[in-house]
Amino acid sequence: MVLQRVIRAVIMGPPGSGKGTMSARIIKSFGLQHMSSGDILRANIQDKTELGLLMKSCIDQGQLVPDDIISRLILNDLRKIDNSGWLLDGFPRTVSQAEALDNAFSLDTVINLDVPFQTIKERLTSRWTHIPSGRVYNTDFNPPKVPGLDDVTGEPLVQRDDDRPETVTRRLKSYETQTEPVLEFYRSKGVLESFTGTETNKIWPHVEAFLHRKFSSLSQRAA
Ligand code: G5P
Ligand code: MG
Repeated sequence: MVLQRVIRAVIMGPPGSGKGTMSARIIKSFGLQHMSSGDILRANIQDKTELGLLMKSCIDQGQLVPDDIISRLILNDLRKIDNSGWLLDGFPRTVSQAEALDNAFSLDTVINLDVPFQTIKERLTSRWTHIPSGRVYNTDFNPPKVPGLDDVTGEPLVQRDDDRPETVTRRLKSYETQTEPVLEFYRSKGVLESFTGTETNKIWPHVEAFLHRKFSSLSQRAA
């Protein structure tokens, strides 16, 4: 789809709800740039940058990193994207982060993946990740072509340190207390669109149809 104006969107949902999986489909169909706060943090940990070394224990324990650090990082990166629209995944995650984003950019839509916690716990224990690209696999749902290796680069896949069962429980708790209020923030602004389900393949056609409608109405308004 050819867009007449820059589209700015956020994808939200609990840990493991399929934000990364869904984002890959959205950017392929709609040509947005994907920016995942978790992927950026994990790349910093892998590269042993100063930021990565500082944030590693926080992330491994399933806690959120400080608002001011992540907000500065993401907003700086967003300011470098000029001409293409973007899809933010994993940011904002607190009301303070949502306010920082709101002060810098106006959003066209916030897609919320409403997936039950029980479904999520089962998924995360069988997730395998290619850290440099953020591509995710699942031994049941979307296995790599060669076990243990990324389909595109052939590099090894790893299990994330924060996918241990006790850490997943802590991440879900932090989602309830710190991130659910962000849904209310966006609902009150009239930009929240929720999609409920247990399977990405069944949720995707609804997300795709919604975005087609959204993008064509925004393009018409801009024309
Ligand atoms: P992240 O990296 O943002 P989370 O916890 O928000 O991490 P996560 O774990 O990356 O989210 P996801 O992207 O929602 O999950 O889900 P996914 O990876 O696409 O899918 C999960 C698994 O399910 C995969 O194996 C996938 O293949 C499989 N799957 C998908 N759909 C289906 C399906 O239909 N069926 C089945 N069977 N399987 C399926 O953040 C990580 C940490 O970074 C810090 C925090 O410490 C955070 O905990 N952080 C921040 N801290 C503060 N503020 C921020 N803004 C921060 N952002 C990151
Ligand atoms: Mg993710």
